[in-house]
Amino acid sequence: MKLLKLKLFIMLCMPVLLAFAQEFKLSDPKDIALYPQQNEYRNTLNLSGIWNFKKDSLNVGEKEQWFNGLKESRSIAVPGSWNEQFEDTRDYMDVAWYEKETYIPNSWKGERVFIRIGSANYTAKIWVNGVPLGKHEGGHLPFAFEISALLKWDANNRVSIQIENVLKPSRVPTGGATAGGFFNSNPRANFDFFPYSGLNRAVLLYTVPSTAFIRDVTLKTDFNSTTGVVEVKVEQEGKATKGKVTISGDNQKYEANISFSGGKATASVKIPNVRLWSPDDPFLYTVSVTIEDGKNTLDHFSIETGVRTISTNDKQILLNGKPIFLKGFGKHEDFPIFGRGTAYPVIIKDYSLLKWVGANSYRTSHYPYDEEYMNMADREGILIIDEIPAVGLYFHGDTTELKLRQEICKQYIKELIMRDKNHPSVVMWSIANEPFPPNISLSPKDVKPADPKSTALFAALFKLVKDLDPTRLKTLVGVMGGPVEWLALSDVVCINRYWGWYTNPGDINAGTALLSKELDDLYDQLKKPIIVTEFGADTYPGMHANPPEMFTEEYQTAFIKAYLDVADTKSFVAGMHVWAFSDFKTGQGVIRFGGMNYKGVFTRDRRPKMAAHYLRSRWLKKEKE
Ligand code: BDP
Repeated sequence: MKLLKLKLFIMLCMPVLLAFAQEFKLSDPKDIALYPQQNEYRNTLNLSGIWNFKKDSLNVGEKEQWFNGLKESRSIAVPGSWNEQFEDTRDYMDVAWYEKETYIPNSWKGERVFIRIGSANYTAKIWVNGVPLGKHEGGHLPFAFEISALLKWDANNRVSIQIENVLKPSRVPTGGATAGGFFNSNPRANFDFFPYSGLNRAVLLYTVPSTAFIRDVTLKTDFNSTTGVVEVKVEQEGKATKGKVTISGDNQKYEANISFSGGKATASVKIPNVRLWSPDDPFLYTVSVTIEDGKNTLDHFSIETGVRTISTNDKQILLNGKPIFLKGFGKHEDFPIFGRGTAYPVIIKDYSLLKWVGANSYRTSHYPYDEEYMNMADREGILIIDEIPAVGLYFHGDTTELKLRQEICKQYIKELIMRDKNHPSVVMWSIANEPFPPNISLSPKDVKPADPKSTALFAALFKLVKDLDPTRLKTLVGVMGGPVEWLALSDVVCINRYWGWYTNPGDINAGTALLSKELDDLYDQLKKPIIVTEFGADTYPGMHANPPEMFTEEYQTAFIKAYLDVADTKSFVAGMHVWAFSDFKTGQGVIRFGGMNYKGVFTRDRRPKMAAHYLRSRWLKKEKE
């Protein structure tokens, strides 16, 4: 009798034991190499829409097995940040659960099925039908896992995602540490943007063929006189032995055969009379890859890309061998109600405004953006400085935290390059924004030498970038008062400067005198092109003063004009990015009126301030000269 009871007990507990026995896998960056595609060999299912949601402030969800069905949940939109959708979640930086049921057709049986989460801020754990699947750290990059073995066919399947967004010093971007003085904010982030939580981008299911599938494609473009060269590296998993690469565009088609050895194959395809990609002619070719086993075609994947090169000389950035000056902004993914959630009309509007104002570039400050931003940049001819979420890194304090921060930076670099390596628009990788040394001094005369350990860390991160992608430029964006040794590691020196705002308030002339001197000194030391990647002034829309006063539209316009005028006198300044494209939400604090950063030249709902009109008149005129 006892034995029977025991057996019964084990049988009842089995699913629970199984769930706990299984480990959460770590994601493999290779699984985000290719964006899911719908074609004759592949299916995708977008799970965007209304999901179930529940806060877990006591962190009991795992113990109570919320992955077996959320009780008393409420509805939430995905993509979208949870902070903007309810009154009790704005400052909620803790654990919450998302759940969605979806029907998987029998016709998918025999294929390999994956789940791809575009962005979950900050950590995520996933269960499918109550079984643990995988976990991920970092809120601005996608991750994917195979789920074929966990699915029920011709039935509803449950996806449960637990997300946690506690702000901690061991994380990147860093949070939880006291910034000190006026810079303290609520939520306690060590960065100046709202730490929006949740599923900020789409969740997709997709299939790939099980016999063999194209796992990765890496494109490298070059040209020789009028002939373009595209080097194509293909990786497959499965039984494919050979395949074909076809490049088409401009009513022409060029082909090369490939054969696999150890799952890898390469081809080099020449394009006579190539149309080079540039902001003036952002022409895209279609690179199409098919793989086969000798008898049948097994998989197909196609990518749109442009043929272009990017390089520097000691003063300039060269696109296709010709100097190009970067005009543009630092931006954010930020909009009312969506928070950091993907908002397609906002993406389109932003590109429309970038064109309207005469910009040719922007930086994805301070984290990678949704892939549609990258696709649009390719199409519109906008140059991108693509940044990992390493904002406000510091090197003092607890060594375990420091080590964790370094590790996650390496993961971000791997994931970002894996995701964005085939975009012609991406011309530079940025591995950090405003890392800061201890005892920072705002007087350029007083800048302290860097701790060699921190310089070594950046050197290691730059080496990783170069190993993964030797074709693009690399940079880190320096803070006012930051050490020159860090800047010296970059291909292009990028600095953020606010002389005449955070120092010398109200005195633009004093500010630009400091800027001019500092630029000359930096160039003398480093002999590399320089971009001022941030400069700007908070401006409350509709506030005016003559003569200009801080926070007015006149001051912002005069400030931007004065900085651009200084840049025009220096042949080694290769770009000017105004901070910021649009006003954006940040934490509450005494230097952030209404929890907003008002340095946008457009308002948060994308109406132009006076400075936007000024930039348009200046940037569009310059183009014609
Ligand atoms: C810079 C930061 C940026 C801030 C900006 C500002 O890189 O994130 O929003 O200053 O203060 O230090 O407006």
